[in-house]
Amino acid sequence: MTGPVLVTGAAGLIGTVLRRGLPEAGWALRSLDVVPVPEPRPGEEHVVADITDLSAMVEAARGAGALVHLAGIASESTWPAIAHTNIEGTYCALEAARRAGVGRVVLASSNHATGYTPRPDGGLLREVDAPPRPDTYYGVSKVTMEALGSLYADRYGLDVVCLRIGSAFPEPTTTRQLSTWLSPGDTVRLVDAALRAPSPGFAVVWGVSANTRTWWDLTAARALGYRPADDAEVYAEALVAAHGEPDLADPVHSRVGGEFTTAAFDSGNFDA
Ligand code: 15L
Repeated sequence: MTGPVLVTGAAGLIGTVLRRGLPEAGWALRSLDVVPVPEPRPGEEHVVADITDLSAMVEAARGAGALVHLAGIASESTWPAIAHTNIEGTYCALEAARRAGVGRVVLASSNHATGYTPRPDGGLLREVDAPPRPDTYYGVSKVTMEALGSLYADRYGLDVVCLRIGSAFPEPTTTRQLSTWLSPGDTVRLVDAALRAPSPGFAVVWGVSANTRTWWDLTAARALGYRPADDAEVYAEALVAAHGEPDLADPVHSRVGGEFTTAAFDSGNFDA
């Protein structure tokens, strides 16, 4: 692969993690956001553009070796906001990649694409056993992201890897996240694997750390080359002391999307 990796949403939470970690893994970066990225590193290219501006996105994608699409609203919002930023934005990212000849796209999907999927009675949940079952309009935008990725892989031959990210935060802060945490270090390892995997075609994989309590099967992610190194269990004692042992009958723990499946996450409770 020649050319830098174009990262959209580079000023966000995950973007900031990748801006530090991907160069350490050997990748040159072109960081794109709707606001200037703070403190560009030496050698880091930076672009200010709106992901829903297709011509700006095509310009930004020219000469890139791959595209990592993170930009978007990261939780529930109104339908117009989700439809514009997340759905139109993902179309523009993929279409820009196609027009600019970028052969590989890594998409930041989410567990909320399949949020209403129940926890299996036993064993681990594979992606193939968790088809689209969105828990929010945000989840619908991630289902659409995966569908657009599939289309661009089949119709135009792009390699498209969709990462169904769990909870990508500096550390877990709830007992659900003892299962769903994706550590900053593993975020870099997962994206690095998605960029390096030889000819992945179209792939959908969970994005979580090697958490003792995880119930999402990492076999497919490992097949891409992902080797998670972190485990949320080191935070378990403190979190369980503060919040109690998880009640596995509670939807927060019995469904993939956790609290996003509860009434509190009705779109009517959110402003754009
Ligand atoms: C997501 O997709 C969100 O972007 C993030 O804010 C968390 O809510 C995360 O999922 C999660 O499920 O913990």
